[in-house]
Amino acid sequence: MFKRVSRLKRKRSMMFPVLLSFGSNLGERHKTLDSAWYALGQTDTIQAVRLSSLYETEPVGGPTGQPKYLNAAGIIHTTLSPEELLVVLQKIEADFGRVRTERWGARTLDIDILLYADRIVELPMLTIPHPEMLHRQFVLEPAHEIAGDWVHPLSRKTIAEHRQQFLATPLDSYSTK
Ligand code: A4P
Ligand code: MG
Repeated sequence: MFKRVSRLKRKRSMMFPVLLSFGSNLGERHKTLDSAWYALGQTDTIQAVRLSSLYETEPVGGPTGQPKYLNAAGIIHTTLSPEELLVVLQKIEADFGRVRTERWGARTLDIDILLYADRIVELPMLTIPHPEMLHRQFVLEPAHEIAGDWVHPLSRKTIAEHRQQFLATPLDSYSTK
């Protein structure tokens, strides 16, 4: 019995590496991203390991006329499960004034879980790896800066390989002829 308890405790305190994506296109974007990163590291269950540079990017999708985004990626270590982590991230988004109105609409802060160790999660409220991560330069560039060697658990390719592939893919051309 004693052994079992101590094994459970050890398991509970294991840290898992997680790759996050950050985006902001409303308000004081730079300050919001810096403060959110700091807030994450202040929790007992999360270690803020490395934040990428900030990248200014054109909005992809969503309503037209949105302001530009600042995007970044961050590596954290956490004892939280993916579902528990999502709750903490949504609380931080709310603390920074995010109000969910329309999908892909402008936002003060968006934090997505890109990768959680090498886990695959398919729940109604949570999909990991993030399904859009490989098709978005605003995600791949910052992720590549800090996690180029991280292997995507579905494709088995690294983020560096995916970025290379993304950059080498020509845009589809559309012709009426
Ligand atoms: N959810 C499912 N999987 C995840 C995950 N891996 N990480 C659920 C985080 N959340 C996840 O997200 C909607 C629901 O997705 C959540 O309730 C959660 O349970 P949301 O953040 O409320 O809404 P959203 O962000 O509008 O939708 P979504 O699909 O997350 O959009 P994205 O993918 O975040 O894209 N252009 C530029 N340049 N830069 C950007 O950062 N971002 C978006 C939003 C569009 N265009 C952009 C950018
Ligand atoms: Mg999101």
